[in-house]
Amino acid sequence: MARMLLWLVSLLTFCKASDVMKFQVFEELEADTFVGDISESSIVKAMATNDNIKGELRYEFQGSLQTSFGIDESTGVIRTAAKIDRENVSLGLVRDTFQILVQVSKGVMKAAIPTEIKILDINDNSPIFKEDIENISVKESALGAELPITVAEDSDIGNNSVQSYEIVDRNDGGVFDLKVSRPTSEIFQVKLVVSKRLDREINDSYYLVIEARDGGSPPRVGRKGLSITVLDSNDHFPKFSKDRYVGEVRENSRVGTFVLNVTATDKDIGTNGEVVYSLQVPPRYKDLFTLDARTGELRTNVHCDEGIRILDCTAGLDLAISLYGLI
Ligand SMILES: [Ca+2]
Ligand SMILES: [Ca+2]
Ligand SMILES: [Ca+2]
Ligand SMILES: [Ca+2]
Repeated sequence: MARMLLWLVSLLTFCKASDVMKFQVFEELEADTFVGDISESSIVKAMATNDNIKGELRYEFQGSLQTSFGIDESTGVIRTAAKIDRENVSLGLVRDTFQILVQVSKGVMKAAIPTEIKILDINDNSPIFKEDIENISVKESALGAELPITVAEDSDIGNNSVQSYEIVDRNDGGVFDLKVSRPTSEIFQVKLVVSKRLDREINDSYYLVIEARDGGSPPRVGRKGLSITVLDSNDHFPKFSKDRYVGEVRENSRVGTFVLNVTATDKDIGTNGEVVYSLQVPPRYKDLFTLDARTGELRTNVHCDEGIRILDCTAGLDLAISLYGLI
């Protein structure tokens, strides 16, 4: 009896890290796929050849219920009990590895064999973008801007996860480029770069398709659209419809008599495209006329006792017209 106990103690002492049985099996294989053979353990071999203890070797999993694997209780062969999906987090995998204790018994002699089963990845997932279309806005003046793009996710690991990004369909004539950086092997940063000058007044939107590609063979890909809206910058001056406006007003006209209407347009939009009119006149003509800031209507501001003729009303600085001459 003492001898047997000594045996047991020795066996348990042997079960250190180096005695861990390590197996590996690819994910997604059919149930009943061979994983490993516990009888190959040096401890089990020692038990098997110990003639002091009679009995057959018996194997069983110890501890928590194991639904992914089964062990043959007489041979110690472990097989998959179901198709294993490495990416199924509900399996509770820790770093893709199952830690299992296999209890081996022979008569009264027992040993627990720590066993590790690693699930190897296959490329069974494609890169996925969360959105089919990502909306991006960029100012037309933003030449050289780098706009972050939401990257794709791929549940696989290593080379089976995303390895590259590129623009695969575009209507921009090469205005945009992708800048891809990889601070770590796991992290991608993708930026849309404005590499040519934008002009909202010519093209106010673009549509590109980008593709994320993994490193599998063959590779799997994921795509999404980038819908780019070009925002306005105030890069246009108001432009008068004529270089010169001529108007006449009769003498004795009452104050407020309509003389002429100036109009200017601005290709920008919003407040950038709003035109406000103002008069810049020589001091001696000051207060003779008023100009409506919004409508551009020029009217008399005094009672004219002799004919006033505006000879020249010329587009001046940004929001102004200038008056020259008075008869
Ligand atoms: Ca899988
Ligand atoms: Ca996989
Ligand atoms: Ca993949
Ligand atoms: Ca503009």
